Amino acid sequence: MSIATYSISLLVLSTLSVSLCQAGCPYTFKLHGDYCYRIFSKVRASWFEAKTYCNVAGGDLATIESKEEELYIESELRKEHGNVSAGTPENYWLDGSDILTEGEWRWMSEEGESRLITGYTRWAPGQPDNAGTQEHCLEIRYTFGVLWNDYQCQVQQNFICKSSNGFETGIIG
Ligand SMILES: [Ca+2]
Ligand SMILES: [Ca+2]
Repeated sequence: MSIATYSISLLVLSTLSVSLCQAGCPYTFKLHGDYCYRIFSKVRASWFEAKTYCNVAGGDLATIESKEEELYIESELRKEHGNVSAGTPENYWLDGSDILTEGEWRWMSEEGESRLITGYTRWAPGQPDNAGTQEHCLEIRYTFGVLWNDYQCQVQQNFICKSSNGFETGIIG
């Protein structure tokens, strides 16, 4: 094998291993567009616990930043629960919170990297209402029509994790 051929082979191999390495979702996450999602409907957790679960699983609590993304998640939730009746008590934590400044909703992301929720939102009518001055975490609330609501962070309920589609699988590369 000539040096040139050998070099090209190495280049192809390294390119291949990099692409394999980057084209993955964390285990059990489902790919949609540029992101991977995992809906947890059988583990009940406070908002803080849910965030930790997501971090351990390989992502973070989910942000929802477009109508398309919201409709995808809603369709996945309906697969879990069928069509929603008014009394279905299934609610899901998202990454939003106003714990830093009351009334200022932010995607909390990783430590110190929170950012203001601008653009797309899908609050239920009359929400966020900070009921009892104790609601600081963002959920999708079934009884409010699968729309956004602020709720008490310590309540244990379902949650949705999300990760970018570039998770290092560690299998190759
Ligand atoms: Ca609040
Ligand atoms: Ca509320």
